[in-house]
Amino acid sequence: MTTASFEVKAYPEMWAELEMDVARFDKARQMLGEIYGKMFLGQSARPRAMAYFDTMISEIFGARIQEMRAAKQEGRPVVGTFCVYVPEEIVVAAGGICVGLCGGSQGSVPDAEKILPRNICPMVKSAYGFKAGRICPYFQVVDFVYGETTCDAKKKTWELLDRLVPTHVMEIPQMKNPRDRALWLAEVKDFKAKVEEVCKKRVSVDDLARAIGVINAKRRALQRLTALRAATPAPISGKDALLVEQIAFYDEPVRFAAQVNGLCDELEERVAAGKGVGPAGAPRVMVSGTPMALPNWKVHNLLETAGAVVVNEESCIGTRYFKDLIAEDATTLDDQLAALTDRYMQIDCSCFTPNNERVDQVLKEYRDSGAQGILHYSLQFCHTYNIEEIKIREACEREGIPYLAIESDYSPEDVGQLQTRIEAFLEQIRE
Ligand code: BJ8
Repeated sequence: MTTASFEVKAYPEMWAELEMDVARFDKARQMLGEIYGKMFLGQSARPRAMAYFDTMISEIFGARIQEMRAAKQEGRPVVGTFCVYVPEEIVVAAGGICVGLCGGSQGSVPDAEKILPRNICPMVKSAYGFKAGRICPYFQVVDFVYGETTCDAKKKTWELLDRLVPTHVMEIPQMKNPRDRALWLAEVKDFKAKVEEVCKKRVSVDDLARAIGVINAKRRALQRLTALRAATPAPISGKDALLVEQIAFYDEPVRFAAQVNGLCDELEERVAAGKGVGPAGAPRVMVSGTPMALPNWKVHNLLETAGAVVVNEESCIGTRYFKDLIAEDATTLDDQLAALTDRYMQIDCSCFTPNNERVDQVLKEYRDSGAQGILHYSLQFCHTYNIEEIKIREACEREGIPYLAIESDYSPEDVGQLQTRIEAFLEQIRE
């Protein structure tokens, strides 16, 4: 596929069946194809195995939706989620499909702003706007969505989203004391009961063991990809790695893990041959902070266009999603759910207080990735990440790590200003 020939395929009949605003959505489809072609296919020295992920984008509104509709016909429900605290293993164990619905597009924000306040997180507005404007086939295909009480913008939006699509909410504790773990375990059990009710299937020990194995394998493949990016020169661009991490939230997990492992095989050969991407001596940058949902490639594109290579994403669309695995040796449902809860409690989102383990994790990933600077990325109006940024900055000052913090949304308005700040940051690394 070349930049000129790439397109996101159109499926207008299926979209009409899904009660979408087809005419409007088709324009968004064309724009996505153009942006993707320019940003991704023009990169030099791309790994061959990225062809699969290009196809996943080309078919993002088609083949994958068809697969989900076929699953629904077999009685396997599709569950939408917005946060890595919602345990997808339970959906998979019940035979369902889990899909991440976080919004990363400016295109759906005006739909949300007709109802929601303007001064809330763009990720929440984008997701809500996709449903309100009927311009996302994933939102149209889900049987129900499962939100959570991580941040105020999300938890209050779920009350309104419930008017448009059945929306259930998990209470996420805000601290990590024993009584918080007890609450979390109870929430996990409620989630399982809800999924079983909709799937009309009781999850057995074997079902859950198989699902834990499947999702652990997906997370292991992503861990392998992250480890390979530590090589100098980096064998894959940050944009491509971020794309793989984004696709992890909607692809079929077994197929996805096989493709990521295939990509890693190729990257291992590159590392052995000393072959990489980006200009020789490119500054290596780690990005840390709020998740970048599809198609939010703004910061990676700015960094890599300015000559850097991004080598790590400390984010939920990044290492926070896959750094921890679930122990696979439990033999009863109670023990499996306890192991699952323990794994999920390790996620170090800024919605927890205190959350000092994230500061340690950022420093660890900085060292492990061979990065030379950290760019902290916070979505506009995300108070928890914006405030926790202070501790990350202090840690970087202590350790002498070149550091830049930015706060941004999905609009192109701040691109010029960000470009200037990013170029100055890269100069600081080069000195
Ligand atoms: S575990 S990061 S996926 S909550 S960026 S919507 S917090 S105002 S996304 Fe998140 Fe789960 Fe935490 Fe990860 Fe609110 Fe902040 Fe927006 Fe956020």
